[in-house]
Amino acid sequence: MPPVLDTTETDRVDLTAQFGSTDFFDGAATRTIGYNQGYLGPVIRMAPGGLGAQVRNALDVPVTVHWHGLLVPGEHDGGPQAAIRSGASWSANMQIDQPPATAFYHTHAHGRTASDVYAGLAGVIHLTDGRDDDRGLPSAYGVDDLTLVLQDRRFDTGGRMTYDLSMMDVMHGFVGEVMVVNGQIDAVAAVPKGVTRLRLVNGSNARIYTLFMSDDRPMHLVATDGGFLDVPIALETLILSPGERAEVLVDFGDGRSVALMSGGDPNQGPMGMMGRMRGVINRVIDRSFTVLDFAIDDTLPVRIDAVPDTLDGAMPDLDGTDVRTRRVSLDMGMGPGGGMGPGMMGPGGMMGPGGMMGRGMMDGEGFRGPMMSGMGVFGINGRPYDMDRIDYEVGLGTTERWIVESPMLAHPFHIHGAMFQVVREDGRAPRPEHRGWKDTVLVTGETELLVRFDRPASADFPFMFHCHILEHEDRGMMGQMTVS
Ligand SMILES: [Cu+2]
Repeated sequence: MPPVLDTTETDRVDLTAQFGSTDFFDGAATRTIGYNQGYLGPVIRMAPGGLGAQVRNALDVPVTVHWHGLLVPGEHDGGPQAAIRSGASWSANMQIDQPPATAFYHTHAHGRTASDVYAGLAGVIHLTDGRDDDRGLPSAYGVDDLTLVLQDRRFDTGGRMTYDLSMMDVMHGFVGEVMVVNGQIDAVAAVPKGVTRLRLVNGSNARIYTLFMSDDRPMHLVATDGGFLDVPIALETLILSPGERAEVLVDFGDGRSVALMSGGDPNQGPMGMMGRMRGVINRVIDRSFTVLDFAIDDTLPVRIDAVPDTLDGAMPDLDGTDVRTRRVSLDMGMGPGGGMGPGMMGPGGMMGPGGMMGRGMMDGEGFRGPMMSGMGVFGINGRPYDMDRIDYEVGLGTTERWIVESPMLAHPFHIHGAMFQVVREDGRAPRPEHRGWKDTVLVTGETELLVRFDRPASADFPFMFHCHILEHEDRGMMGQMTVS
């Protein structure tokens, strides 16, 4: 488990973005970066109330700390406008006022978020009210309450972590070949012979996990991005896209050693998601792999032996009548004026056989809308991110209906400074894991959200909304808004 930085007594958090050296494989050092350590950062434990944050940048590139999942005003949100120069510091005086949740923090310096998160600039937040025992939830850190940052990485033959982007990596999102959990390869989690809580954080740049237990025992979903559900939901599979968090309970009471597995990434492979993703996005058995092995440790205390029947989370129930509607299209450029290099048109490129427009691509619903109009590179509604342009002006205290479209591939869509309710997905009721409050959701076609805007953001420090495939975000699949 990562070290814990407990702010519940001090009400302050000090972070330094720093260089490190990490031996993912024995004897093969990779230069990495992290917050307060060489790779990733501590688990920051915080409680509602005032929290002062001080962030120092000891790197030679600009960084930020974006509190992904914390509802704080734009000036404290750590978006691209809050970039901290090398050697400089940034402070935020926040009021945390939201239900308990597992959140995420990471750098958000525009154009280099992908490379720097990949190199290690990310960590997990536990927002707690200290009442998990009353809820009957496991809460012993590292014993029956495990925090798991899921990442996939590539390594060269010498065992050093690499990040060399091909055009296909940019298009489909960069996926690795080696599973890394909390910065460790071949990790094994020791668990008590009882109910264990897994706080799953997808900290990968692009990989979409379809998680399941190796013997198909249920994972009982108790919390989504925004916090607890009203009742646990038993899931056989759980899709977790980059930036999403899910807390599940797994009962190891039978004492058997099992593993957390994942199906293949639906965005990868010759046809990307098309055909497979739009109707059935369930397990892709042929490409499944182990995420994490569990080993029962009889010496660990069994504190919880049953999944609670109820929780006390408030489910979203937003009023969608008479609200403003926006259509948000997550666009990938192709065609004339698309800014793609000539390589995109050749064999294996976007337009060639086996490329994204290859045979089969048109078998399903095919392209529609702006995809065919030959517009620019990665963008939203046809426009790449522009730090000097405010895309939306949203009223503070309002609810809006956002209809988010992914004309191709599946994109995890994240909104800063707000939580939302997933209302419809591809014309159907939302997936079970999307029923709670969310700040990030995988959009596979058309997803309708009701978004609640209760935190302000000025034009100087607007809130971002973007694809959380970091290679897409860095290349412009992002917009920004004021809330006032
Ligand atoms: Cu994307």
